[in-house]
Amino acid sequence: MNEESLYSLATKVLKTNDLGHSTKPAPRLYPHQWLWDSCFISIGLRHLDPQRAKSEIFSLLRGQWSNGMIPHEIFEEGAAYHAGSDRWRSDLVPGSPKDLHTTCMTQPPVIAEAVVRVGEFLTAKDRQAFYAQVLPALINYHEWLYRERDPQHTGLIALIHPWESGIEDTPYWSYLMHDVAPLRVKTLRIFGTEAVLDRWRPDLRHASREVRPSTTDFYTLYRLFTRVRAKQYAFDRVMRVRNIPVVQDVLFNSLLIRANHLLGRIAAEIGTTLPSALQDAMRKTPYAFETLYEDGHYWSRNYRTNELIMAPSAAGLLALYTGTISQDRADVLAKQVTSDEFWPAYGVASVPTSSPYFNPRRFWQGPVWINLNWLIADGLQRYGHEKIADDLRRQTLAMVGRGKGMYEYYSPLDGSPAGTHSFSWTAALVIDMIESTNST
Ligand code: 2M8
Repeated sequence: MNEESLYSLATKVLKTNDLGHSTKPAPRLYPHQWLWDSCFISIGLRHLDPQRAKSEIFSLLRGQWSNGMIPHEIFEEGAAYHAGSDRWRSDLVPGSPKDLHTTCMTQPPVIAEAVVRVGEFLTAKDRQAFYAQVLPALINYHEWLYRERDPQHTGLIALIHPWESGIEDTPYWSYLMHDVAPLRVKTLRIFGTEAVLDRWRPDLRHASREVRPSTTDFYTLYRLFTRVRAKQYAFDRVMRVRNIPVVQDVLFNSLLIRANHLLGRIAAEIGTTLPSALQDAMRKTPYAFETLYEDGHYWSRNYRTNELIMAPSAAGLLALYTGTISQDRADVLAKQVTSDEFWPAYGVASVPTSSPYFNPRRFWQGPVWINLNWLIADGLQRYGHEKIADDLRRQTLAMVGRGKGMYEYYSPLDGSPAGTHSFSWTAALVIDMIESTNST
């Protein structure tokens, strides 16, 4: 598929998934609004219609809780989804919005990046007005992150559920999930008969079993969710329950470092400053982040035991995106990006091929994801690795073009598409990558 057809197909997918005020990630499997999806979507939409890109962000802010949390999903009335609003019951939790149903936890903080990228496509006057409108909400969100998720002032944010990471089936989460699986899953696992649970999995109507999370992981995600809900999603109460993993997630904290930096930029452009307590908290994060480095890689940390979870995945490569790690460490990571393990035929594999968890076409366990490629390319470029960044973007576009659709993810071994089709962030970031490769 040539670039022009790719661009127009991507545009069509965004139109098809447009809900008016926001964009759903995919027509059927993901019918609501998701936090980091909408951020990536707005980065694509800015090329098509900057005002619509703005509304994608305002739409996210509708869901903000009075304590500052921006939830990971805002539910659309009546749309069928495997973990819908009736499971969450945000209406029963103090501080949730009155007129909307949302989830009660968050997702990676890409919103400051989205605001800045959209701002680049506005006139100076419109940009400043936009920044002034969203900045208080972003400050509240970052304050909530530090207040609620870093009560010990470690400098790193801890997550209470794999869904908050956005990459829930990545090996370090799977590793922790293994031990806390519900009893019936453990029993079925012993006999190798987990497949009997498949018929209760509505998601399998929209994508095949082989490419979706394993049944074991799926049911563990649900069970963990029930445990967190029983504690009203509150960090201090969750911490009292031993069988809920709590993780200082490397991807989340990488994105936070960059978001903090951009928050400062947004404030500066409109002639204001961030609250000093927030600045103090933010300053600590890049230093604390370095404690995640060992043996040439950045890892997530088990917050309960203080141990690094040394199960490799592309999440550790996101350290490149922070902009705060040293050039030496960035060079080490850039080498890993281009290694056979992370770039066997198509880069970047979400899990390296050498990992026992590697599965080229299964959800977050090996496939190439377009959002990770976008973030990694952005980081590589900031560290002077423009050539690798450019190769990565061009190869990504060629791979998506060959798949003849905007798929959720792709095999790093042969570039074949997997997951659901008409996936919005693939479409949006394809548009952005086409624009950026044409301007270099
Ligand atoms: C996937 O996660 C949702 C739950 O949040 C799911 O499995 O139903 C993840 O890929 C996540 O990163 C993404 O935001 C979401 C929607 O695309 O789907």
